[in-house]
Amino acid sequence: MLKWCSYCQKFQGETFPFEDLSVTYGLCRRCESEHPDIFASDVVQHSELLRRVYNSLYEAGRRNDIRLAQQLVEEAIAANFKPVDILLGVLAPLLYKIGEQWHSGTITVADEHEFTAFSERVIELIEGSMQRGRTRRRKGAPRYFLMNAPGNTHTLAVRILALWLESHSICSPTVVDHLDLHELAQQIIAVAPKALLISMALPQQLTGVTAISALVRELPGGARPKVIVGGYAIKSGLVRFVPGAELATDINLLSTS
Ligand code: B12
Ligand SMILES: [Zn+2]
Repeated sequence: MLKWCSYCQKFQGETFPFEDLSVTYGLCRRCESEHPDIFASDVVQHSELLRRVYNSLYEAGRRNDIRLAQQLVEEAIAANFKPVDILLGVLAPLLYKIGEQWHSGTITVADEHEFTAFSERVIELIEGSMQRGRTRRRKGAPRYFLMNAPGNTHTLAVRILALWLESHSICSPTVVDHLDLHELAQQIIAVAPKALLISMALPQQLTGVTAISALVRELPGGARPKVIVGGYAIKSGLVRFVPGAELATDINLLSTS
């Protein structure tokens, strides 16, 4: 589940069960001590805004109304939302909802594709607002290497993750599409990342990910990054083991690993 502070609009991160991307509202510790009465009218007003942004962005997506999306993003940022939190805490759960609707036949494949295209544009909007408030990369910040699992055409997740990493000044990740293994080894050696992050959406992508993990183990000692695999296949528990790699159900683990 996704936890939001409904007062300061800070996205609190993910919480168990990770495969359930519904949203839970509450107050963060700081707001709780500052606002002991959760039924006070200003507290209620703030949580209504968060719900409205979520519901309205869904409606905007279904109507492909990018102007409404832009308005909502601006309104949310003015109300203290961190731009990247809109992607993780609002857009990602909406995509999960769309996936469920597609799976159960409530919407068509064309509807799903349309919502995906809309999501790309929302990511661009957020990217734009992040560029305006861009801070310089922390000196000595670890560099991660971010890539999709071979054959994974779910590209929204890596775009969102790249922005999240950037917002945490963790690194300037190199987003790579499907390289051949020899080329990939050369790139890893050149970038010397602390970790190689792989996004895997489907269990069928396990063979490709295992091959990359094996490739990393063959690299010379000093050039051997940790391999961390995440994505829908991991979050949903469809894949529970990847030889030589760590699995991450929660991206917040990255800021400390
Ligand atoms: C949009 C979408 C598509 C689009 C993708 C377009 C694009 N440009 O990205 C298209 C139409 C191409 C597509 C295709 C397919 N899809 Co699809 N798709 C989705 C959908 C609706 C949203 C995906 C998404 O972007 N989610 C939002 C992101 C942000 O969430 P996320 O990927 O989980 O990533 C988050 C975390 O997991 C984490 N994370 C991700 N990667 C990593 C990596 C690391 C290291 C870490 C730490 C964290 C991390 O961070 C992210 C932010 O929180 C999902 C529904 C769902 N539940 O996800 C289905 C879904 C993933 N697709 C599914 C399927 C079946 C397919 C197809 C096989 C359909 C088909 N028959 O053609 C193909 C396969 C394509 C392929 N080879 O990869 C199924 C998978 C089910 C399963 N059991 O495996 C899902 C779950 C839909 C469903 N409910 O059935 N899909
Ligand atoms: Zn708060």
